[in-house]
Amino acid sequence: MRVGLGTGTTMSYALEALGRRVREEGLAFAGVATSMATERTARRLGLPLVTLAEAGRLDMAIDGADEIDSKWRLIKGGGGAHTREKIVAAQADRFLVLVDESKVVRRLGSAFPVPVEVAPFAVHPVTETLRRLGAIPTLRTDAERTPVHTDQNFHILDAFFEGGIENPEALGRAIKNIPGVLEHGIFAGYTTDVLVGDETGDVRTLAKST
Ligand code: DER
Repeated sequence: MRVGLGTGTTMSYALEALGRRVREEGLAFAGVATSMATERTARRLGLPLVTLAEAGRLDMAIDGADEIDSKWRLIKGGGGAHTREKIVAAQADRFLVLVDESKVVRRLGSAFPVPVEVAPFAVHPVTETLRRLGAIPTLRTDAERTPVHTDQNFHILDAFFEGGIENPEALGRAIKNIPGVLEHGIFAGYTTDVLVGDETGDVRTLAKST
């Protein structure tokens, strides 16, 4: 299989598990990393990697999420990799989302902001436009208060919507339309499979409402 490999702490467990199966069972697949961090981890674990161009269409992509609602819509990008993650998810026949119970929400955006990857030159106007869309935007910074740089060398605005997001699809379209925005962290229409794990190691699926 050709498999997209997501980014984040949840995915690091999945990568470890895949690495174990490659070593112990000779599991064979070609992985496409969604970030430089995942690429480094995959190489350390001996996971076989190919580029997106080499892979073409993917059989499956696996990734974590910051929030998921009952319609399987997601907020992603807490790890800042949502642009590549969305590109990879869009190339995959199946998109498997791995979460724990804390990520399952009634309304997207209730607790987590929407990460918006933005060209450094456009930070000011995009901030203003996000405000007009009802957001409270914050430029993401590191421990030294320096704006973080993504793998694309862009910045991230975390757009918080008080009370959550009423229409994630419409909001996603509106944000995507702002000049200077590369990609946002609302994923609607990609998820095909969800596994919810808890601290005891039990795993359940999540019913999808229409
Ligand atoms: O940044 C991302 O898109 C991550 O996949 C995020 O959504 C989940 O990260 P976590 O597993 O570290 O909570």
